[in-house]
Amino acid sequence: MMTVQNVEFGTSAPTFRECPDSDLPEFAFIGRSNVGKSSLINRLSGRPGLAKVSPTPGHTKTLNFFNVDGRWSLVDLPGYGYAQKDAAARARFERLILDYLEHRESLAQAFVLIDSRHPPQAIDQEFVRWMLQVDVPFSLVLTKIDRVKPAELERHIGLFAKTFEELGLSPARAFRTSSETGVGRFELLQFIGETIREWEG
Ligand SMILES: Nc1nc2c(ncn2[C@@H]2O[C@H](COP(=O)(O)OP(=O)(O)OP(=O)(O)O)[C@@H](O)[C@H]2O)c(=O)[nH]1
Ligand SMILES: [Mg+2]
Repeated sequence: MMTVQNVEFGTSAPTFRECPDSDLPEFAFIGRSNVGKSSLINRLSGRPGLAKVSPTPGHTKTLNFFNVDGRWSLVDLPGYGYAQKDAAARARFERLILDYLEHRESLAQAFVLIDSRHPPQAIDQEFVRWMLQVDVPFSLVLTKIDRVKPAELERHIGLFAKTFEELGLSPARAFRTSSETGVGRFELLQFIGETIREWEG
């Protein structure tokens, strides 16, 4: 049983260069702006106010590192796909996200969050294709399942499975989560625990 005792905010890095040195395995949360990255980090850590959550997209603007029990780290990333007015700022966030995912040596696993309320979106497919191309280890996480009727959820999951199989992802396993109800927290933490044990070898 994987538990979380002590969680501490470490660093907020506005550029890849400013990421802290670390040997601990890192678990990063990435996905479209507003998909629920910060909320899921709060739910997993059991600390509601840890990462800043906002109903308006484009809220998280830096890489935020949280240390868990001196053994592993959670990293909250800015979202992609938010069409803000400032194109230069958007390009800067995208660079930051891609640099981190491609070059961070302590990245044990990225969680790619997908909003379960919608059928597959082109921007998520493009992003997953990029992850496969640069060979970043990742898992898919469906968010906000409390907001979808069961039949609708199954329909979307069928479509996701088809989409991701087309991208060569198999098995098309995805964690089903809700930061509102806590569904999926246990499974995600167990998986993190297993990944840490592999990492520690
Ligand atoms: N009902 C429901 N709402 C959620 C869930 N997760 C997140 N939200 C809401 O979705 C909105 C965005 O959540 P955030 O956690 O800030 O999303 P984010 O992906 O970190 O967004 P950015 O940092 O802007 O990219 C907030 O209003 C949350 O309360 C969920 O599981 N269920
Ligand atoms: Mg956020």
